[in-house]
Amino acid sequence: MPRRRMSVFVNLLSYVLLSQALVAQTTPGGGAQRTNEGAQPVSRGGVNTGTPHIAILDDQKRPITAGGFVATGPAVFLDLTEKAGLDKWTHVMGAGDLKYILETVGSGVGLIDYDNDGWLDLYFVNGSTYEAASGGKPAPHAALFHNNHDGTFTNVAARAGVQNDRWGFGVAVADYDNDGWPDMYVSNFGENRLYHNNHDGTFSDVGVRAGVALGNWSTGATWGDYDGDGKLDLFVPGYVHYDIAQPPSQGTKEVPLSFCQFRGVAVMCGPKGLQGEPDHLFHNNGNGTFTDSSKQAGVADDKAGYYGLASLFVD
Ligand SMILES: [Ca+2]
Ligand SMILES: [Ca+2]
Ligand SMILES: [Ca+2]
Repeated sequence: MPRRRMSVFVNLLSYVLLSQALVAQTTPGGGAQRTNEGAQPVSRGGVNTGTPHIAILDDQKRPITAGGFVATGPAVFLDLTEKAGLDKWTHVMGAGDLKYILETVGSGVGLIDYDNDGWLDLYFVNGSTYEAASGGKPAPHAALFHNNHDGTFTNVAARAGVQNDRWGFGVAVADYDNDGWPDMYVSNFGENRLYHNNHDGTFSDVGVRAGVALGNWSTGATWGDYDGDGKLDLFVPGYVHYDIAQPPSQGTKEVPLSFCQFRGVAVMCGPKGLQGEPDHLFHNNGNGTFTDSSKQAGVADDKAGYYGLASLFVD
């Protein structure tokens, strides 16, 4: 039996969906009239994604479906980000107008008491930019915020060796080797990392040696003991098979112009038309290595190529 079993935290992957907003319509008399009620979007091609939605109001006349914010709602949470020192780190995901899909999803957050002092620490995955990925700029770093037990946190990622410096999307925390210290799997575009906890405030990336590095676009991985042998196994969904040297652009055979609008508004083209990336189930061999058992288990998704973003083991 494992001495200690960490909870599995599934990544918080946010899909950056696009503003629903108002459609400008030209009236017969000239000039633009803004409306958000039942307006037909300007035609941009063969895909119908519907019209802008009218806000649905709750009993206090607050919009609950239109993505709006309420200025005078009851205060349930107090934003302590700045006071806690968590505002000194910036999440980076793409640059400029977010033209390509690689720039629009992620990144996840992990809750991990990495030093076993009884206080949860925070791991923030960072994304990247095309410029950083090609070596033209320093890579954005992930953050590991140590909980100082007084409401503040200190970023110790550099000292802990977990800055990642790849285009990161998700993180899954678990003690995969049952030594009582939580470890982290970080999914990236590019090779993933398995950060083994060294019990001294540092981690070592053993992803390649363990056989779980993969290499294209991985998203929200999760840990679970699917065969009940007491050793946590790893499932890694794949999203889109992506060639960063040839980013899919609109108006091509793979991505017609009609895939690049949402309710009449021009947007990043989304995954439609792109090849899906397979998923992977890694069986924990109990000796620091894993065996890819996806095909045997029937969860490889190597033919249909569905777009995987998150995963969860449930009974
Ligand atoms: Ca801690
Ligand atoms: Ca461990
Ligand atoms: Ca197992």
